[in-house]
Amino acid sequence: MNKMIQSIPKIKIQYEKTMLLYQAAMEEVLTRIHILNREFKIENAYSPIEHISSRIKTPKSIYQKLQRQNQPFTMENMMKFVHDIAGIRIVCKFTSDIYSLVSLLENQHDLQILEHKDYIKNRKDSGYQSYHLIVSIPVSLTEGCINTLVEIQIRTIAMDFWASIEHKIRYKYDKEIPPHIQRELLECSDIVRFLDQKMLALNEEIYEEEANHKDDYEQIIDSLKAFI
Ligand code: 0O2
Repeated sequence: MNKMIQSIPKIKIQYEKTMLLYQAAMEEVLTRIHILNREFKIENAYSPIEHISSRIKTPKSIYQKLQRQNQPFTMENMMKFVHDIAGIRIVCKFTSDIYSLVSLLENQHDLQILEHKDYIKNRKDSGYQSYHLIVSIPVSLTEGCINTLVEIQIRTIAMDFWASIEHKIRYKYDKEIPPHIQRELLECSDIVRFLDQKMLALNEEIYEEEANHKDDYEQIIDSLKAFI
């Protein structure tokens, strides 16, 4: 048994332990997000999160990211230069939900936000819109507590739809998207922005009306109470 364990290359164990660290950090952040969502739902009677997905970056993808930065594939470089080994994607209904979630995350105890990238206010040249955070969270393993990075991408349903189609197209053309398709994608990104603004305005109008009706209703109850 001991011989078998000794024959497992040290590097493999080191890699698996590193991945365990990222997996644990991701689960920790996911738990916090689920709790925040439930708390928000109790206070505001609706849930800002439509759905959440998460993934650990594949070794191939980590390798490619290091290659793009001219860095050799080592454990140290991986942890230093690849900040999205653990990734969480949160999809919301409205743009306002994204900013509410960001401020809730900012108030989390021992979750440190290291980087904000607002690709909604500053859309990428490709047309990509999303809000990215790099957070650091402590993970306790046998050898101690290690602060580990997790990338959180927050976007609306419409932004997510655009990103997933664009990702497929980019993959199909091996990153060299023909100019006319790039223009079409930019046009779609404008439509996404317009749709998100329209839906938010519509939602606000409906809720304002509902709140006014509630006021009317409360007034009726109050005047009825005067007769009792
Ligand atoms: P995957 O498969 O999602 O992991 P980079 O630009 O990647 O060298 P950085 O700082 O990590 O450097 O980039 P950024 O822009 O903060 O976030 C990178 C991630 O955002 C990407 O991860 C994508 O998930 C997403 N993203 C960024 N730009 C675009 C875009 O134009 N289109 C789409 N569809 N997604 C985008 P990876 O590692 O590229 O891939």
